[in-house]
Amino acid sequence: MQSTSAGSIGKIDLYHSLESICSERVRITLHEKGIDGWVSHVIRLFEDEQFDPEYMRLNPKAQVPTLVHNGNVVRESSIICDYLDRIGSSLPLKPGDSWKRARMQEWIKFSDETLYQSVSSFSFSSVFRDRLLSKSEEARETHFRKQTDLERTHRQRSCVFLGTASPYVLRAVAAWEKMTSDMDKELDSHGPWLLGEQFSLAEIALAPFFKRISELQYLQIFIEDRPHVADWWQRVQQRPAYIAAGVTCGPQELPAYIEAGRKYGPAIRELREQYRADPYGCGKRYK
Ligand SMILES: N[C@@H](CCC(=O)N[C@@H](CS)C(=O)NCC(=O)O)C(=O)O
Repeated sequence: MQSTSAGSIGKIDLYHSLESICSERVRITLHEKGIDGWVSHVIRLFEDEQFDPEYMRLNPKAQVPTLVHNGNVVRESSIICDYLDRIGSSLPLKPGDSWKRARMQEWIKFSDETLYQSVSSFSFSSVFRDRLLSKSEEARETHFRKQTDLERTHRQRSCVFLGTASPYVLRAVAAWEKMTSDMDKELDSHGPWLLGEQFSLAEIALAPFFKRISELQYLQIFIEDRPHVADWWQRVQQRPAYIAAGVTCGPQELPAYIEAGRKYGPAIRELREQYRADPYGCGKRYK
């Protein structure tokens, strides 16, 4: 692969977290584009470094990632990936065909909105739930008070206090069920990638979400009867850029994810069965 040193396109600073899904998307893109020489600034989310006033001047939402290119700040992981695709010189990650590009943007929008929320709901109703419930009430409330987004805080609270009975978890199950079903049909008709022959930003947007729910032991529930998605996921994980980007919740966290998956996985499987049997009835339960 042709390599672009950050030196030749100017200075790139990436503020990221090693175990954040949104940061992983950006690191995969940097590696796919062969951009090296970027400066890594690790923000430790569990140490609340995202709330440091200096960092919040770059990212007022107190979230990672943030990219600074020659002094210009770029936020939002999918916007950063698109930006890197434009400034990097090696193989494009966006199709030239207008319809395929629109389709790619649909996948990215879906993953930014629905998948992002669903994986957060899965995490906060399982592994983060156990972690937050083991804290004192005061420490827990401090965590929620620091959040910058009311909707997100509401979702997190619901998942922590209700666990898999939270309506957000049922929504997450519905999202994964519908997405993997649609994906399986599309990959069957025109694989090997979502847009056909070209690996694109659509794969990069989705991959870290797949990895996180596979670490939670939930992925199998949705893909065990979907061979085209299972093959696609194997192919994604074999990409050198995916491997180099270090996509994982981290070796120290992994045992807690596996344990939470064992504990909560049966409830997720049960919700999936209920949803498949009666998708509209499931929706009514929460009216
Ligand atoms: N839409 C944003 C979301 C960024 C985001 O939620 N980042 C998470 C990590 S994946 C974060 O910084 N969380 C910090 C916190 O929850 O306090 C993007 O795609 O960049």
